[in-house]
Amino acid sequence: MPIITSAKVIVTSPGRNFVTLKIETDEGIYGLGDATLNGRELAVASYLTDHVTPCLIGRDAHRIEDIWQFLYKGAYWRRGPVTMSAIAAVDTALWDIKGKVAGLPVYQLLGGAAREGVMVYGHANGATIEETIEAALIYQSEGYKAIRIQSGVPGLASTYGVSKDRYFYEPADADLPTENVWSTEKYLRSVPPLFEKAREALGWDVHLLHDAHHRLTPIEAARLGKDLEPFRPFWLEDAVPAENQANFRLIRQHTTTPLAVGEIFSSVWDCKQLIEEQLIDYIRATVVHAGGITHLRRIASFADMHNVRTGCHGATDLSPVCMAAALHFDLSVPNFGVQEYMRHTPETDAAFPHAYTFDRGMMHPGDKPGLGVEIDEDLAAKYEYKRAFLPVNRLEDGTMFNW
Ligand code: CS2
Ligand code: MG
Repeated sequence: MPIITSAKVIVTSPGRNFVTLKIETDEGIYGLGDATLNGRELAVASYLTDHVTPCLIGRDAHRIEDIWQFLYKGAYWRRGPVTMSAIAAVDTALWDIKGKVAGLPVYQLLGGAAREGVMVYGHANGATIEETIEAALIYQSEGYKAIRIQSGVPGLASTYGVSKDRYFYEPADADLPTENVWSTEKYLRSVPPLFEKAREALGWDVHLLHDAHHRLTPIEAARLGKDLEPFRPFWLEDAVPAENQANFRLIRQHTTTPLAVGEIFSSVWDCKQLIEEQLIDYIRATVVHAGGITHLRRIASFADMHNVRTGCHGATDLSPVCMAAALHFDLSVPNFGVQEYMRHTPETDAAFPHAYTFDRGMMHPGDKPGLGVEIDEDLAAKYEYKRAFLPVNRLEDGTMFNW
């Protein structure tokens, strides 16, 4: 059995900050786990270095569940994004090791392929509806079967999901939080025309997704859901902040537009009511922020019992290590829905060589033993950590709001 001999945290910033855990064993086999929490990276790095990795040395790397339970129950202060991202990194690295020892890609250890490939969605965005449609047509020409559309809001200087760079969207944009200004009224007027024009230009054989990014009240989300029904969205994401899971009952009463939520969730407890009352259609929890492959499979199994499908978060602030792990999970889980795929920059891909592939809207993790992803430590060492915060949002009257 492979005994853990070392565990180190690698912080690197090839275009944006990433935190990676590397666990090494006495058999010379090592595993990688993503521990990146956008805007709070060093909190997780410290949690790992100061409170987790010392406890790993000498343990049997095959005992993934026991180590998971040790880190979860042993923390006393359970759950939360920092703790669960740290646990996720350990879990993911141990699955990587197990696959390498077995000589199998991780998806084979998870029950094998439940589908031929993983449908992904890309992010089309633009300052105007026209620019967004233009970007969406590019994604469609590349074979994407699902495209998220986000456009600028007339009257607002900025909005979520619209990047300066059309292809790469990186929201953590400054050394201290930048302040954005928001108007729900202006936003709600802008989305239905976006979808109408998108359907005119792209047709009906492509899934269209949209992210409201936690900015509506339940009745506003109900309004938007109803307005979008004629355009058949694949999902309306993060319509409402989900601390109060019961909020989604009101949305459900008014609209059949499918709902997705969960990219900021860190455990099954954050979505238990949403799932068991079927208040959502897709759960967005991820490998890196929801306790790793082990816990995400629990969430997916619970969701499967309630007709909820997976739709893992896959933004640029989740590293290629997480993307690789997510694809092994996506390929094997029975109630797969869709996988977000915001491409990483070439410098990030160079720092994290990987086996996963994209072909005409579908991805595959590859068949290398383990996760099939590496970190080029020499290259990674060249990219110094640079503090970067996510923006904050205020209403036009200055009231602090949700970003
Ligand atoms: C977004 C993310 O991809 C998404 O659905 O919600 O871009 C999110 O804003 C970032 O991951 C935050 O770090
Ligand atoms: Mg989102």
